[in-house]
Amino acid sequence: MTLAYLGLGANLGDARQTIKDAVVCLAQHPSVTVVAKSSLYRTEPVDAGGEDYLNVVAAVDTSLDAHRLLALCLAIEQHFGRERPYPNAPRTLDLDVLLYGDETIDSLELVVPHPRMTRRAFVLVPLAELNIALKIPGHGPVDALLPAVADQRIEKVEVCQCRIPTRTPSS
Ligand code: PH2
Ligand code: MG
Ligand code: MG
Repeated sequence: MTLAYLGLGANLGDARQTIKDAVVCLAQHPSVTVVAKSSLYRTEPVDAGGEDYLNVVAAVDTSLDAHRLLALCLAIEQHFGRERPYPNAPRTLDLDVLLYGDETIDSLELVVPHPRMTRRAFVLVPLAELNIALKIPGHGPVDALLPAVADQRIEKVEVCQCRIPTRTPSS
């Protein structure tokens, strides 16, 4: 089993409901357990136009390999009517594989860690909420990356008390 982190974002349609339903879809997959979900954040579009986004990060424990997990994410995006008229267009749902265990992946279909995640408050803030001790392969501790994105507007709109259980030394 591998602990992976997924980024969910939406700024078209009923974004709040879509993100909620997408997490349910993930949880219903027999090879995926949703172990934590961040708070829901309203965020300014980064490198994109359109309305503010809603963003969440989910941690999942999965026996799917990284490419199968990506395929599941794309299928869920499709289910919620994702269209790609141009790069970074407003979307009903974006579901990205951010991290897959401590692996570094560089294939045609999938790059992990997600190549732009370390420059985006809408990813780093919810990630740090889930696991402040997280280390991003090739980039170091998540909390050290937060000051550089402090100018990006991000506001918590729904609190979720679903952190990763932290292990005590004895457990
Ligand atoms: N996703 C993008 C581009 N810009 N900005 C915000 N705030 N949230 C997103 O999810 C987002 C973005 C491309 O995937
Ligand atoms: Mg994305
Ligand atoms: Mg995407």
